Amino acid sequence: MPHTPFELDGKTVFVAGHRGMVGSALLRRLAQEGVKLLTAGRAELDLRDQAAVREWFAANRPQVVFVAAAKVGGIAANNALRGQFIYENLAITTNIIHAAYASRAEKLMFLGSSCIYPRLAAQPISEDSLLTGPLEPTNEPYAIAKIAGIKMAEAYRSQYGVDFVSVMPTNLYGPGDNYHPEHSHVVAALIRRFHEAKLSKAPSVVVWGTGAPRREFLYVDDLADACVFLMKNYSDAGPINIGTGEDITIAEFAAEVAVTVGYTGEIEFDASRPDGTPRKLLDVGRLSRLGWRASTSLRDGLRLAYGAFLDNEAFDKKNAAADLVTS
Ligand code: GFB
Repeated sequence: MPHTPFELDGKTVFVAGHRGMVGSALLRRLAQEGVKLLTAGRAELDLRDQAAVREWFAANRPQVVFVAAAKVGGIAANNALRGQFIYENLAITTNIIHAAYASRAEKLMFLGSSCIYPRLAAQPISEDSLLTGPLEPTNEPYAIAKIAGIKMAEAYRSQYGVDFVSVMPTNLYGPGDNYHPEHSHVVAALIRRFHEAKLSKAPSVVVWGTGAPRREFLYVDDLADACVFLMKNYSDAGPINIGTGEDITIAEFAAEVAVTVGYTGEIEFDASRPDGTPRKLLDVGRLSRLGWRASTSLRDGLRLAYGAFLDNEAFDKKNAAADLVTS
């Protein structure tokens, strides 16, 4: 039955989506716990395939599950790939939650996103505002899939008495992010764009939207620490927000990225690109009352994220050079 504190030590823990930015941060954080880590790459397990997921769970019987697998992307990806975002995220979510129940997992944590809340929810956004108003159109398919996951975890908790919980992270960034120029989230997009502008000595950099929207940014290793903390100390039906409790305008954020990268040119705004939700600052009162706070400042987090980007770039260049030699 659900209880806290939940003991992780010695348990088999499945991190679904372990190669993603969140999943790889969870692996780094869980390495500090005495757990037996289970992972499954896409080639081994297609999480959209219901029968394959049922078979994998029956064979591996993880005691603890982190659902960090999802099809994710920034505002442009969400808006362009609406069918893929709702189908793949519904399939991944429902397959894993049901298979975890069928194979008697002791605890499951479903990771959602702050875009599940109404577009114009009162700020900071309380968990209680879920389903109290219309969603942000640009990411409604993704948000619906994530809300379905929250409600499915709640429903299984109610009908079957399983200890399944949901957490709602704010916007995330850090090592392992996706730097695709069109489909990335804003942090990765601007790190790459300012970096390339610095190298090419471009006179200006274009930032999407008006620069007026406000966003809260949580460093992904802080998120992983919060998830492990909540796996041990949170056991309840509703979602719990994970954030820093502070937000910044996109214009101020872009200036921060320029400082981190060392770009000194102009910043221009392309208002033909969507702003999305005007603001989505999470109310992290529940989390802080449980005893957890984020510890990485935006400036420190951006420095770490840019360092990881540069390491990756170097890695990609080395690999590309190696490919040239072998091909
Ligand atoms: O991170 P982002 O794509 O997603 O965009 P959301 C945040 C804000 O950054 C928007 C602005 O106001 C964008 O207009 N922005 C400025 C940019 N320049 C860029 C750029 O080059 N690329 C991007 N991507 N944005 C996402 C949801 O919403 O939040 C996801 O779509 C998820 O589903 C994620 O929930 C946490 O914060 O607007």
